[in-house]
Amino acid sequence: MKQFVLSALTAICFSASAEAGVIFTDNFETPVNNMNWQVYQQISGGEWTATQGTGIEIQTSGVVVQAHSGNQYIELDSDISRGGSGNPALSNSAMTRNLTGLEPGNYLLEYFYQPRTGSQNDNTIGVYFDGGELFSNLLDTADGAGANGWIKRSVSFFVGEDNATRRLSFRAEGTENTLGGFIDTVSLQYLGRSGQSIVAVTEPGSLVLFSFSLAGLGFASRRRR
Ligand SMILES: [Ca+2]
Ligand SMILES: [Ca+2]
Repeated sequence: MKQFVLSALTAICFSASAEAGVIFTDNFETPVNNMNWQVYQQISGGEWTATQGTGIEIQTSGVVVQAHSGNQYIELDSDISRGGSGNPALSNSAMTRNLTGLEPGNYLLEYFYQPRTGSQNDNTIGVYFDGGELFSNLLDTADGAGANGWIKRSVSFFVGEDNATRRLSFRAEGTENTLGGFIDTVSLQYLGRSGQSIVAVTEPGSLVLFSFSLAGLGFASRRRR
């Protein structure tokens, strides 16, 4: 039933605008990691760059968990060995992608998240849009301790100006112990100018309230600024 509602909402958004389309998808399958896990300063042909911490760790499916898609997934609380750089104590890493030429309208970011450990404040993945006053503090504090399997996260946002540039970042947060949240299968869709904005839709259903409260957090932080 939830899947049906999500599909129906998406269909409404797409039918409302002929301009809708996929900005990018990434399953994190390049570069191919043949050592079970490696840390990179750039991945996906340079689309993502490490902008904090020791680097972007790619793990092979089955080393810790099964990949959500393909044969690889990402961990951002990264070990410094096998390609890492910087201070080994600062293992919480960020990967950033530049988004240029964005049209005004509604966007939908989707990705899959899974916690590695059962500890609180250990698996957080923050999601940021820098350079835009609306979403400079968009933060997904998915902790997920105790959860099993991949959790679909969906966050929608609005870009108001023409030809906008944004920096999309995923960032590990919490305890720095080289063990953190996993991400895989990321996509960004443009829903069009007239598409009805989805405030937040996520699976499982218990996380919907969490997402709505996140939206509230964003408003609160903007008021403080
Ligand atoms: Ca993958
Ligand atoms: Ca951690």
